[in-house]
Amino acid sequence: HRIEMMLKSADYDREFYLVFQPQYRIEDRKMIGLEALLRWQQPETGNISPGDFIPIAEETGQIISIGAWVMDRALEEIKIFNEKHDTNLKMAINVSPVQIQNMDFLSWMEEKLEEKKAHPYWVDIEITEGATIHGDFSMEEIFVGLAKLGISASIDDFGTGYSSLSYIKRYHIDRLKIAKELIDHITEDENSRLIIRAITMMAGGMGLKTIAEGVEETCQLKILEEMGCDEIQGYLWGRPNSMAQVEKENVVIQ
Ligand code: G
Ligand code: G
Ligand code: MN
Ligand code: NA
Repeated sequence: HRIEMMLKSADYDREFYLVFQPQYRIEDRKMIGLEALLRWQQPETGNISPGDFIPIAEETGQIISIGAWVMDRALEEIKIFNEKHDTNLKMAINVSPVQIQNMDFLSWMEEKLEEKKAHPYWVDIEITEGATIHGDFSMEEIFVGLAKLGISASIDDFGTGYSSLSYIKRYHIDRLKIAKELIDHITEDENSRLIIRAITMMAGGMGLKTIAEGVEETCQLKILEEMGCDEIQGYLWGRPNSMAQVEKENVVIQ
C-alpha cells in the first residue's frame, strides 16, 4: 500500500503539522476552545487528508506514534496560547480508539500533562462515537479516569452510526459533538432537525454540552440557537488555520 509505505518513512516534524479550528459559545459568541486537526504534507504527493491516512495508521498501529506527536504539539500550542493571552481555552484533541486500546492511556495522559506542564482543564479528548461501542476495553473506565484527571471528553460525530442515546447516560462525558452530516441538512430535512432537537434536549437534561460541527450558514446557526445548542464550530465563524491566523482573527478577551 502506497500510503502505508509513505507513512512508515514519514519524518513527522517535517511532514506533519497541526491546524486549529475555533469553537465558540453561541450565547456570547466567545471563543471557548480550539480543535487540533492533523495535516500531512507528503514531499512527493503533497497534501494527504487525515480521512485517507488515519484509518491506515490505525490498521498498522502507527496511529500510536502519530497520536503521541499530535498530543505533544497540541499541548505545547495551548500552553503557549493560554499563557500569552491569560486565558483558559480548551484544546480539543482527536484520539483514536486504537491509541486507547493499546496503551495505558490514562497514565500516559497524566504523564504528558506533567511533561508539558499543561493544565488538565486545557484539554478536551474527542472520541468518535463508534469507538465507544465496539472494543473489548472499558470506555466507561476511560471516561471516569479522564474526569478524575480533570480532563473533559467529547463524543465526536454524534448522531450518526449506531444508536447511542442509552449508553451515553452511563458514561462520564462532558459534551456531544453533533455530526456535520446532520448539520448539513438542518435547514431542509425535517428528520435531521428532529434528531438534532432530540440530541440537544437529551444532552440538556443530562447536563451535557452540545457543539454543532460544520456550521457554514447563518440560517443553520439560527436553528441551532433556537434549539438550545451550546456551541458551534464551522466555516461560518472560523476555518482550521495556523495559530497565528487564529489569533489574528479572534480578539481574545480575558
Ligand atoms: O480536518 P479533516 O476534516 O480533514 O479531518 C478528517 C478526519 O480526520 C476527521 O474525522 C478528524 O476527526 C480526523 N482527524 C484529524 N486530525 C486527527 C488527529 O490528530 N487524530 C485522529 N485520530 N484523527 C484526526
Ligand atoms: O474530528 P472531526 O470529525 O470533528 O473533524 C472535523 C472536520 O470537519 C475537520 O476536518 C474540519 O476541517 C471539517 N470542518 C469543520 N468545519 C467545517 C465546515 O464548516 N465545513 C466543512 N465542509 N468542513 C468543516
Ligand atoms: Mn474531532
Ligand atoms: Na466529526
